Amino acid sequence: MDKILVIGCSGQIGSELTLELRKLYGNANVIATDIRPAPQDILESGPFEVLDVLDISKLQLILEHEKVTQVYHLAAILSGNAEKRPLPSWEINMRSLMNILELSKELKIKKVFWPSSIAVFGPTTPRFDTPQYTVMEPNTVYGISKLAGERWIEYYFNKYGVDIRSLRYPGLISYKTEAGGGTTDYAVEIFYEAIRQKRYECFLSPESALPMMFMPDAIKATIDLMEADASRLSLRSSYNVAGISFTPRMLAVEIKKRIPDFTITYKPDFRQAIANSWPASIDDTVAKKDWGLQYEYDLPKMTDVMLREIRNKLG
Ligand code: NAD
Ligand code: AKB
Repeated sequence: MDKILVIGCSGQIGSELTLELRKLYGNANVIATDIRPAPQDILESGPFEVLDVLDISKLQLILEHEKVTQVYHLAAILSGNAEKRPLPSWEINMRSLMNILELSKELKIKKVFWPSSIAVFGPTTPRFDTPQYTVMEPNTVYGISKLAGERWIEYYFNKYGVDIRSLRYPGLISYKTEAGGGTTDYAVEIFYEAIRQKRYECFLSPESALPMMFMPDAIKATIDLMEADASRLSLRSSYNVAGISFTPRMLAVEIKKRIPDFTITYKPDFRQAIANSWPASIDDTVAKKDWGLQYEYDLPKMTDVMLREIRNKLG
């Protein structure tokens, strides 16, 4: 029986992925950890421990004591926050990954998941239908850490056989937990403000197209990749994932169809430069071919669910 460790269970992805993994592997077999408290449903449904992933001794203790076979390493500082504190963010993003890689090698952990991001691309990358293999010159601390991470995970696979798998997530959209300080966060905030105040001031300009993905599709893609037979994986860096590409203006139009008096204004801040350096759309044919990446949600379907669920949440 697999025993799974989730690091960063209280974040936007972890708060949902942990519960999905518990459904699949059994509540007691998925140990949730984070440096901050976990959501109530995670605390109530299975084991939780406070863990700073930089504390390699405690990490090793948990891995050995719990006989962990799979690790999902989700702890990181995202693009917007990382630009505010470059060196501490580099330290967290890189040292955490190196801790996991070293321990996975030594303790022969069966499988590891570590997410990369569209932030690995930069201003010299082709912006539309960005290919799997292309120019990669990221100019953000976060993007540089993700690109370095991709190189390291491939290295640990080739050199030591560590079976670590990765997706280049686009911006993730969800209603359970707030987004964690990224450039794509506007696409989550806008739904809360549309319901609370019927207006939103967007920190990106109206035509800033970015690839995004609704959380259920991201969770499914993550689990599908982790369950895929290793022989099907033709690459060991990180898979492009396209999701749905749209601009703030397009999202606002979609919300306005459902909340007619909703208004949006635009006041770009430092995150505009980050968005400008990222792809507008992604080519994910390699992921589709290798392990059958699929999506269920387009922009209208996602908007319906986001508005319904956030209305329920806010009462
Ligand atoms: P998040 O910020 O919402 O959650 C990260 C979690 O990690 C937080 O709960 C935080 O408390 C925890 N954490 C931070 N430092 C820690 C430490 N030292 N030890 C233990 N835990 C620590 O982020 P997220 O959106 O859930 O992202 C998860 C992963 O997915 C990250 O690697 C991120 O780069 C990647 N990713 C996310 C998106 C997105 O749109 N959410 C897109 C691309 C890639
Ligand atoms: C961010 O905006 O930093 C994240 C990401 C795309 O990696 N959502």
